[in-house]
Amino acid sequence: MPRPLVLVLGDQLSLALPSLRDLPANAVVALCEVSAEGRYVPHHPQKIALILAAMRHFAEALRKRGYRVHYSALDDPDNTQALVTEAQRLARLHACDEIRVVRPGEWRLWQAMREREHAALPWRLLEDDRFYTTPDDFAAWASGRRSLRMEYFYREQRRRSGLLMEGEEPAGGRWNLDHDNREPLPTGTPVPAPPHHRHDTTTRAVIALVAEHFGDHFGSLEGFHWPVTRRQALVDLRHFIEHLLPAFGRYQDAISDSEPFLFHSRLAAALNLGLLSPREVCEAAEREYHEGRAPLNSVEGFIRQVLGWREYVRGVYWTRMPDYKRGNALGARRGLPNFFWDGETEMRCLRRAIEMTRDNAYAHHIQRLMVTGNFALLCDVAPEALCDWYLAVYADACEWVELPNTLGMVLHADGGLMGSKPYCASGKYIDRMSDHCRHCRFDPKRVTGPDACPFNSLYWDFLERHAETLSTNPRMKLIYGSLSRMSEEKRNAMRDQAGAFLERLDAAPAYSHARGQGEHRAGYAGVEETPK
Ligand code: DLZ
Ligand code: SF4
Repeated sequence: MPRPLVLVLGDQLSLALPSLRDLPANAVVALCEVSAEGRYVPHHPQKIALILAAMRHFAEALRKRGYRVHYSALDDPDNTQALVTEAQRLARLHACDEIRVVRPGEWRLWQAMREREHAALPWRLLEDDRFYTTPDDFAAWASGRRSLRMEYFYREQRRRSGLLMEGEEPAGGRWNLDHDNREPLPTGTPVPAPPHHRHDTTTRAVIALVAEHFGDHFGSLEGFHWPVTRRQALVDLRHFIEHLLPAFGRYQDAISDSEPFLFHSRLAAALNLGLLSPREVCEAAEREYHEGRAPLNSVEGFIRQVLGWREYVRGVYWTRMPDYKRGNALGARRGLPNFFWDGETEMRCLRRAIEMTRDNAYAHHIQRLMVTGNFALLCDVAPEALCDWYLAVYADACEWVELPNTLGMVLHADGGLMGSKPYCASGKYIDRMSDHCRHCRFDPKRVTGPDACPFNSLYWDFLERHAETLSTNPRMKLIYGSLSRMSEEKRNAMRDQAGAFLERLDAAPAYSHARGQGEHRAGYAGVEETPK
C-alpha cells in the first residue's frame, strides 16, 4: 500500500484540509518549523510566534484525532531548516513513497514543489478547497474580460453563494454600500477591547523560542494576543459578531491616534492560517443582519471583504504570478524609508501606524492603504521594498493576499489591472478621517512652508511626475484640472517643497534592520538552503 507523507504548512491548520481526507492508516502527517520561512523576509516576531504556536496546537489536535504526526521543532538538531528539504528528510525517515501537500500560500513554494512532481520521491499537489473559489474558477471568470474589476466578481460571488441575496436581487436593493462606510470616529466613542487569550505552556515556550531566534526582527512580542487554536479563534469571531460588527461598517474607514483596532474584526490572521473558514465567518455575519442585530452596511461591508475582495486578490495572484510580482508600472525606484523600521518620524500619522504595527503586528486596512501605503506611493517607493515590508510585519500577511493588495491596490504598480486609479491622497484626507493631525507638528492645511504637511506637496508633485501615465485616466480628470489651474509660481513652490523633503528622506542614515534585508533576501527561495 502506498505510504504518503502529508506536509501541512503553517497556514494550512484546518481539519478540513483536503490532504487530511481519506488517508491510508499508514500515512504520516508532518508539520515543520523551519528558520528559512521565518527569515526570507524578516517576519514580525508576533507573526512567527502565532504561526509556530498555532502549528504546535494543531499537531496536538491531529494526534488526539488519531493521526500519526511527525513534528519538526525549530531547534531539533536534525532539522534542515527549509520546508522542501525537511519534508524530503521526513519522507525518507518514515519510508514514505510520496509527499502530498495542498497548494501553499506562495508561488515560490508552489513552483519548487511542482518541479518535484515527477521526482524519485514525487510530490503530489492538491487544490485548496477551503476558499469559495479555486484559481481555475477565477481564471474562467477572468477569461475574455478586458478589465478585472472586483465589483463584478463580487456580484457573481454573491449570486453563487446566495449570501445577502433576496431571490435574484441583493438584500436591501444595492450590491455595495461602501458609501455608507466612511464616517470618521467622533471623539470619545468607546471602542471594545479585544479578547485576551491565556498563554498555555505551549504558547509560552514558543514565545521564548521566537524571542531567542528572531528577537533581532522589527516588532515587539509583548502583548501577544493572537488566537492560536480554533477555540480561541472562535472566541474572536464571537467577539467581533457581538461587539464590533454593528459599528464596523460606519467606521470602517476611520483612523484613530489611540485605538489601533477600532471596530475591525482582526480575523484575517485566523482565517489565513486556517483556524476559521471564510464560510463560517460570512454566514455568522449574515445571520446578524437577518436577525436584526447588525445593519446592512456593516454586514455587507464585511462580507464584501471576505467573499469578494479576499477571493478576488487570491485569483489575481494565482492567475498572474510570477510576472505580477515584477510589476512596476510607475517606475518607482526609491528604497523603503528607514523610519518604516523604527517609527522615527515627525509625521504623526505615519509614526502611529508604524508604532501600532511594531506593537501588534497589525494595522487596519485604512492605515495600510492611506497612511503608510499612500506615503510610499507618493514617494515612489519600489514595489519590492514595500511588498517585503508588508509581508514581514503583518500577522495576517500571506503573499497571495499581501502582494496584490500592496503592489496592485496600494502602489498601482500593476498598471490598473485591479484598481481604476491610484489611491493617492493629500493630508486633507487623513485630517478628515483621523485625529492624528491634532497631535502633529505639521499643519494639514498648508502645502508649502516649514509647517506644511508633507503629504500635500508630495501629492501634487506625484501627480505632476506621473502626469504622462495618469492624466488621461478619466477618474483623474478632475484633479488634473485643479493642478492645471494652479499658478506656475505655486507649482514651483510645491515642487521645491516635495523635492527638498525627498532629498532629506534619501539622506537619512540607513537603519541597521533595513540593511539586514539583503541577507534575508539572499535566502529568498527558502527551499534549497544548505542545512545548518
Ligand atoms: C510564515 C511562516 C513562518 C514564519 N514559519 C513557518 C514554518 O516554520 N513552517 C511552515 O510550515 N510555515 C511557516 N510559515 C508559513 C509559510 O511561509 C506558508 O505556509 C507558505 O504557504 C508560504 O505562504
Ligand atoms: Fe499626517 Fe500631515 Fe496630519 Fe501630520 S499633518 S498627521 S503628517 S496628515
